[in-house]
Amino acid sequence: MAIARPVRALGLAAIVVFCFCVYTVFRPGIDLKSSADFKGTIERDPNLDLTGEPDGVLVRATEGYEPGNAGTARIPATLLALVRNEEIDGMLQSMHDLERTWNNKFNYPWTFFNDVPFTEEFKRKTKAATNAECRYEVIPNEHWDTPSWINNDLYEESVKILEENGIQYADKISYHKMCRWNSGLFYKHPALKDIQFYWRVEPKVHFFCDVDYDVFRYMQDNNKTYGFTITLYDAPKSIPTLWPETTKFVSQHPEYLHENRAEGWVTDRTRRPIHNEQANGYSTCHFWTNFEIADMNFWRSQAYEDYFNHLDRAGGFFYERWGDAPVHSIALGLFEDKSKIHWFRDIGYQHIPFFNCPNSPKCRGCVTGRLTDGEAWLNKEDCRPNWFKYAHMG
Ligand SMILES: Nc1nc2c(ncn2[C@@H]2O[C@H](COP(=O)(O)OP(=O)(O)OP(=O)(O)O)[C@@H](O)[C@H]2O)c(=O)[nH]1
Ligand SMILES: [Mg+2]
Repeated sequence: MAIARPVRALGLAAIVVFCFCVYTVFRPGIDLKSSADFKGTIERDPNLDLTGEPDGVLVRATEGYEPGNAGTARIPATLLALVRNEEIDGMLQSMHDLERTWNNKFNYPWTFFNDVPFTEEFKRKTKAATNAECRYEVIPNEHWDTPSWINNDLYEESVKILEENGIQYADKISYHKMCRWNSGLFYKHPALKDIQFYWRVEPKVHFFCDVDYDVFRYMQDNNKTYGFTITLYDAPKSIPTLWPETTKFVSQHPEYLHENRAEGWVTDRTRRPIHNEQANGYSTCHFWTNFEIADMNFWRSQAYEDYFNHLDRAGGFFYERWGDAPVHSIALGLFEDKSKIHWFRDIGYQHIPFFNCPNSPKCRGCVTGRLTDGEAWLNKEDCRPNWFKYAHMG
């Protein structure tokens, strides 16, 4: 007996829907069990959704982006790298990726910072990697040296404790100086006096996706302060008194709290309760600052200036290992309007061992939706679900 065509079509549709449901339920996922220090689930990565360009005003590289003075469409912004001479190969790798995917269209200048002068070799090779202007700046001693109020004996004792707690780089004084400089000093360098926006680039990072609009204009025209790609949990034992110092500061300056702040993201204790406990009230969620596209006017504001000075005097950049990532993130989470913080989901990025890899035909060289190519447990370090929850996005 022949089956009517509509019935066959219906049957076929039912089979397709059934197969889709089976796939959705049983597709290979990241198997992370709930445990004392992880109460979350690994949600479906939003990078699996097809990603296009952000909404809002976008400026294309039609004209006015030639290198040098002819580039009248550029706004006061720079690519910014703190880097050592011996990291030249890693820096060139990062430059090649960013020039290929973005800056060859816009020719924003590169500004390189170092605590010692750059070598001729560094200058020659980096200049050859871009058509844009390159600037080479030495950091003044008063921005780099350990401040006078840090007690060396106490620092050395503190390093021992940090090392007992497994805190990486605790014994490297240059690492502490780097974190302090990135937290509250880089934007005070005279070479950045007339610059408002920067894109921070580290050696040995990767960029995977073509970006066809001026990201600095995106920030300016859409009223954004800060852009990130990845947000993670921090090692709580590197920052035990950062949150207590922050609450002290806030109680002295409640006027700096923004009424539309992402405080829940900063103080969440549901997903990683032990992190919150060991960090004395801070979720440890932070924007991963090796990538940041930001408006320096936020760091130059009175609120941030006072906050940084308070933290600097408290000594935790040396007696603990406060990173610029938690310091920037707490400040943004408390003193900025969360709607001014933008997830650049369309910028494919990697700093070992984490990725931001969108689902887009503009991307090549990374695996869509894969956060890490390291051990599976690293997926617990992903704090994006909390950002989406508290910033009401995603
Ligand atoms: N000039 C200079 N640059 C530094 C110094 N310490 C760190 N940097 C730079 O600061 C950035 C961050 O340092 P990293 O050592 O990569 O720190 P990290 O990203 O936390 O550590 P990794 O996960 O090992 O990459 C990099 O761009 C380094 O090149 C320093 O003493 N002098
Ligand atoms: Mg690094």
